[in-house]
Amino acid sequence: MNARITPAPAKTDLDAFWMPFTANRQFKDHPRMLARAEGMHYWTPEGREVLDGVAGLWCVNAGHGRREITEAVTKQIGAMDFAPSFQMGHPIAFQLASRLAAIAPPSMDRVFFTNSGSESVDTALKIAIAYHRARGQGQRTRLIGREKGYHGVGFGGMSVGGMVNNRKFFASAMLPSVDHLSHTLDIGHNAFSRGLPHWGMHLANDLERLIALHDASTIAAVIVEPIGGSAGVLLPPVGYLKRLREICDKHDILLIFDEVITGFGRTGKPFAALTFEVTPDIMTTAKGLTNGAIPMGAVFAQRKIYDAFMQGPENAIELFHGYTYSAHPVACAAALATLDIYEREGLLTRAATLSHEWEETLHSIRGAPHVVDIRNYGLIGAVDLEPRVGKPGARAFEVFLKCFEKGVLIRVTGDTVALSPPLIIESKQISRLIGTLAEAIRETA
Ligand code: PXG
Repeated sequence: MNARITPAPAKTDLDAFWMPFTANRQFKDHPRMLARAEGMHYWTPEGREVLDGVAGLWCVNAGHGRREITEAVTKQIGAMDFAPSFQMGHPIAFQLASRLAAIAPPSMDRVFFTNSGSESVDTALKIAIAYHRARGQGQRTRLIGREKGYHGVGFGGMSVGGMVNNRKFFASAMLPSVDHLSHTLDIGHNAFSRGLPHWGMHLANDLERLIALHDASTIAAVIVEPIGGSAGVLLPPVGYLKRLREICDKHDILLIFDEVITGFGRTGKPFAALTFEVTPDIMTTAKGLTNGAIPMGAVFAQRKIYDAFMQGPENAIELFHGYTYSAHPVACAAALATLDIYEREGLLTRAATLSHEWEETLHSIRGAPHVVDIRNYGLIGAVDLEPRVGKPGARAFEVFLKCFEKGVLIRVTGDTVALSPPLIIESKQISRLIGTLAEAIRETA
């Protein structure tokens, strides 16, 4: 156990840190601090134990404080702290790419490294546009996202994203050639569905509408999350993703799956593309790649996409894109150690084993006050609460605070509670997590 706990800063020392996606004034008035983590738990600076119901932020899939990752990172930083990947290479970057290719969906065996989900998304969008140009179709620059989609906060990801609060302040700075499919959340038809909803496959045909409007010859790619996370867990209706794939194939449009939260075991297989048996052309990942321990992202591309770039003079750079920290050696070491743990402990398929129990326990909340929908897939869960009149988000935020007081960390977005525990969760912890959430909902008017 890691014995050193950093004490909480004094309230006067909270001013300088401009916190991301946070109500800064509210937080700094009532700070909620985490100081240590191990396995399924965090501890506050005062030593209070908090069960992690969200794997940090959907990233700590193997649980906290994994000794093997700490050791690998420590060893690597001692051996070589940094090495450039522009016109130079270091061995474990190639080793990691090969290991990732081995668990990737069919023929997605070319891997570009980034440092976050946002960078993975912007990288994927740029590869899509450059790919068409490399094939002599430079007019294909339009990108299609989806309402309620979340693809990080870069200008590309923000533009294809579909969450209004992330967009409205930057409205005039969006990429120009972007359109959006309609989203797939329909509580009217699908409330309390277990697993994938059966109604809504036809929503994929919205892509045909956008193609009729813009013409396929202007469209580079469609990007969707196989399961949306940030906007409150949006599940693809049965057949929906296959239909998107068919339409993209018909019109020579690339399909990008943003697997930043679904990647690395969340849905019961290494990637949602494998779970749903739909292979995209490009796939973005981050988070679980290093178990959240060191920032890193990876973009997987079909070999045909990589090959399209491999033309022209051999000494010419094929893709003018990359980050100083692409394939950072310390991040590579963390990712390799993480993959070892996932493999040894069977974590990339454990969500499939637990999903029935997860579903049963989660749906036991049905009937609690203000609960209007419950959704689940793999080790993902969501509970929608009826918003208070004129105060959207207030009810769920109160539930979040109550859960934290009771020693359980959940996530809320609007009036949706989202759950995504580490994949090492045990039965009694599933009961405790969902039992505490149910209690908090019942105590919230
Ligand atoms: N794509 C998807 C699908 C994501 O979920 C990103 C891209 C961006 O990743 P970075 O590493 O740049 O943050 C994400 C991030 C939540 C929550 O509570 C989800 C994310 C981040 C923070 C909170 O659902 N996803």
